[in-house]
Amino acid sequence: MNDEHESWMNLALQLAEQGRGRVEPNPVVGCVMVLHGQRIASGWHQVFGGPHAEIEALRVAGPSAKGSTVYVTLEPCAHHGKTPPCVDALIAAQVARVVVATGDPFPQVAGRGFDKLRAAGIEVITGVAEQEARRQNAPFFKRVQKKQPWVIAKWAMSLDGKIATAARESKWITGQAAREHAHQLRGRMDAIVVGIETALADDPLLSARPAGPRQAVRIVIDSRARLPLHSQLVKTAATIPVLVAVGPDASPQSIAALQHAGCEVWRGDSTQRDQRLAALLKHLYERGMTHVLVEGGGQLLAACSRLQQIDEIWAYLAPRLIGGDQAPSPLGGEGIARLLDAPQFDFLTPLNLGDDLAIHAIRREPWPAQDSLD
Ligand code: AOF
Ligand code: ZN
Repeated sequence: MNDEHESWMNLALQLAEQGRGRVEPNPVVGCVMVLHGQRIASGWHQVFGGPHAEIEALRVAGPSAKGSTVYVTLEPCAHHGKTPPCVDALIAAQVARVVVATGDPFPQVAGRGFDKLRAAGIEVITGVAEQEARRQNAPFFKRVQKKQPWVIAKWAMSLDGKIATAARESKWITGQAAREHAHQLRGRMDAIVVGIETALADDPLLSARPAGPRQAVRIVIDSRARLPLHSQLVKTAATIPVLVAVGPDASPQSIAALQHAGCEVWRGDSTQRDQRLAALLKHLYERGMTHVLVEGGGQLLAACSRLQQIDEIWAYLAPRLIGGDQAPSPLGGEGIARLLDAPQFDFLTPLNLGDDLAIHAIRREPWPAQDSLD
């Protein structure tokens, strides 16, 4: 692989990341334009409904776009969406070459962007930093290809893998910097989900502090609608949305009381807990959500894992030991019996956050089938 291509594409990938939390359900996309070995312009898709990355870069480049090489992290679009096709703008600007990391599986684009550029006599190179680009937009790809949101599991634990002491004390295992990082994560999510036991034990607010670019819906998985009306979640439901996901046995009175207090109630009809959770995720997809953060507790995370729905993990690791057979770990339930059945993840680069570590992992490929992306 050409090192120069790779390094310009890495810059485009970094720029793209700035759109996270602002552009969804669109993909994050970055673009760098190079002429005679120098960067002449760059841009990224900044906000949903706004100009695409290529258009942002072309605007900066002006007439010097002619004859340049354009690095873009996703196949340029060929369709009229909220904005006109990027391929038309690239052709009009008479760029010489377009280097792309990965194809766009969006049905109206898929391959047509490449075809149109080539038909106009523009050289097209694909597959530069493809793995990184597919990883970066895996949440978008999952939405388009599987019609499901991307699920991120988050927890804080001791070095021996405990999320609380046997006496259920959990505030705080990690330090300030790790907690700030988790708040930044919350600020880019579409939904933040906890189980009712966690809601009862911790009385969490589940908001991003300070607020990020996106306001997540706070969701409690609460089969019997037990969320107390005096909980912090319910008390703040008028300002930050709360959705209570109940089951078929929840009492109409409890549901009505939560609704009266400003919560939205979503009712799953299945008598099986895991099936209700799967249906809820489907519902979140249908509401246009991309990133769903599951913060626990152990029963909920175990259910997500059983459904093979944990796509990414942020595990904050504190350098302390808790111990105890009764002290909980991130995933509860029965667990798996055979290692062969363990879902497999890849580590991304860990972060040092004060005294703690943030371990970042993503489900091992293939996420969506490779052939459907070509
Ligand atoms: C690009 N460059 O920067 C992005 C692309 O609704 P629209 O018009 O904004 O189009 C959204 C679709 O366009 C999205 O689903 C994806 O296929 C593509 N996104 N394409 O050439 C970009 N953000
Ligand atoms: Zn476009």
